[in-house]
Amino acid sequence: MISPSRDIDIIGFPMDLGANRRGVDMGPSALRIAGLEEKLTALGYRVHDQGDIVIGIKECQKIINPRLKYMDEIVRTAAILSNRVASSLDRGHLPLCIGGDHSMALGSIAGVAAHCRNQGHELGVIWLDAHADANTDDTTPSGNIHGMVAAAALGVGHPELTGIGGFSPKLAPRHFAIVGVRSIDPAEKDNIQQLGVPIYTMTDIDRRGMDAVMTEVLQRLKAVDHIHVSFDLDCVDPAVAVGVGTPVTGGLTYREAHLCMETIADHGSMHSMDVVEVNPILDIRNQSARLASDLVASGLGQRIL
Ligand SMILES: [Mn+2]
Repeated sequence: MISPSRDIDIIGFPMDLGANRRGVDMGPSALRIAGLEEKLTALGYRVHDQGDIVIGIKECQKIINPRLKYMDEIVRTAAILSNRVASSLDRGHLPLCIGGDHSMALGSIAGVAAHCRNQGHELGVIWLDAHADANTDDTTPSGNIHGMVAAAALGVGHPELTGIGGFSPKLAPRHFAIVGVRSIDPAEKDNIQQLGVPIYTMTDIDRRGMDAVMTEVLQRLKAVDHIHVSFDLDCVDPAVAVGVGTPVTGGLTYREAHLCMETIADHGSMHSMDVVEVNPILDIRNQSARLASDLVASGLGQRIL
């Protein structure tokens, strides 16, 4: 059992090279302005904001391979993030990576996996998302790398993506769980089947309820020492979170999303977290960033009572 950290390192990753829709590069600012640090401080954490990692903007980049758009800059900056995340964990802190599009998780998961490998800890990942993000450069309909990151963590995809941190896969499919999905590309379905990764769609959540689904997810991860939560805000219904990179109807309600986070917090094994795909351009008065920061707080112990 890894003891829970009272120190949180916020690491900003203003990345939008992995997505088609512009604006998620402003996500870190929106989350800070929404009071993320204050909400975590109120829970008793010492919060250390490390600022943003510097990422080249789209206007200064070229697409070299249309099936892997902006890969060089994404891989370069993910490697920097990976080192930051690993050293945060080495200090006994909880790295909270704020994006940015979901390609950020190439770096965060690489860093968490490197730390876990050194410490002999078993890693598990809970991927909260409207999409499965399980494409590869062979199956992608768009060439957007944010749709390839779950596959890459499991060792499937272009070697530049899977190889960040110098080893692959980052974890076993049985220790990975995708929750909240409602949009999967046709060829991506085959990838998911081949990977054998547990996936909980909105249909599962409708039928069984969030409590039963999360209880099963955490039961599956009982041999895991360190859970990393990769929270894509688009798992929440766009009626509740309009300011996201790739909205899909039929998502989690406000309370389902909070209950999911509360259940993770109660379990006590989450030691690192991503929050991605907050898009201030599509948002209304920063309400989606406020929701995202509230959900992070729930995942870190905020309670109604
Ligand atoms: Mn995603």
